[in-house]
Amino acid sequence: MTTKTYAGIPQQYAALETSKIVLIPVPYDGTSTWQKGADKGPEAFLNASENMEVYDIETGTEVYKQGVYLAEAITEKSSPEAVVDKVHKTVKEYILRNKFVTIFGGEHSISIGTIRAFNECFDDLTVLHIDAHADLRKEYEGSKCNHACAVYEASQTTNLIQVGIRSMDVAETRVMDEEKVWFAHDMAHDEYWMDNVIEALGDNVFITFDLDALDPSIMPSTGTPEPGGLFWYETLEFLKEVFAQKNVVGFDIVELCPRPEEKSSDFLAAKLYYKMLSYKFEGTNESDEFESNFKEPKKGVSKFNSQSDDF
Ligand SMILES: [Mn+2]
Repeated sequence: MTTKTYAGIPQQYAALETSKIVLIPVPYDGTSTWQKGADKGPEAFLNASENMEVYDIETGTEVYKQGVYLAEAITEKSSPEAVVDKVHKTVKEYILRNKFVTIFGGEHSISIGTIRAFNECFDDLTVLHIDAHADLRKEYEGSKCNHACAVYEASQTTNLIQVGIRSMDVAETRVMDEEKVWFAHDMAHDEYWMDNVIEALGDNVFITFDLDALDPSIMPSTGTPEPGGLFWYETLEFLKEVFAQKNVVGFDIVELCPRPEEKSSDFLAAKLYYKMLSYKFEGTNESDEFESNFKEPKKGVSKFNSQSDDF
């Protein structure tokens, strides 16, 4: 049990019943292949969030007043498959409580579970995948739930749009739909990439944001940094437009690999998360009811079995 709240916000804005937003930490790093430490990501993110000022100048809002419930962290570690399963069930449970569900990892394999849950609860889901890596391997090192496979399932079951990609294996070219990919080297010279990406998105959009999509000069603390990434203001401009034009149904942020001597990455992650919430709820009054417009999943599609019947 913990009385800790997201960003140290007052308890009155942190109760499950009244919060529109749920934040689920997933401190998992079982399959990463190079630098370990993404399991420390949620803690570093939460610490940085507590030291962040919670008035957003750009939108003129204090989005935390919509209510942010900090869920218990998912600590399952027994196998990559078990983690994905637990994430899937937990995320789905909160979606079915009509919450705006957000997840902070952890390594990218957890997104297999988050995307599966959103895809079962929203029609015609687009997954907007912002990442340096294609993550399209069907299987890697003996598991379909490896971080290198994060969006393979999404490529088969959703409208997967990939942005910022600059590292992949030749085998992934056979899975990748190049019409739906924006490579970093093209984006650098294309002033219309944001408009073109938005045109490729359906109405219901889930965002999976791997922090290594950002340039290592502003986000060094990630497991696999790649040169040539996105910068802060172009990222915000893009996200703001996506939130304004589409029904963003939820998002996850993954792959913060904190280092004790380098706090700016933790702080960037905290700020990015808060910015995304601010964009989502811009124009929403605190007293407005939240309607995520989720659909009840068809019986038999999922193994999910609700433990509580209060929704
Ligand atoms: Mn990546």
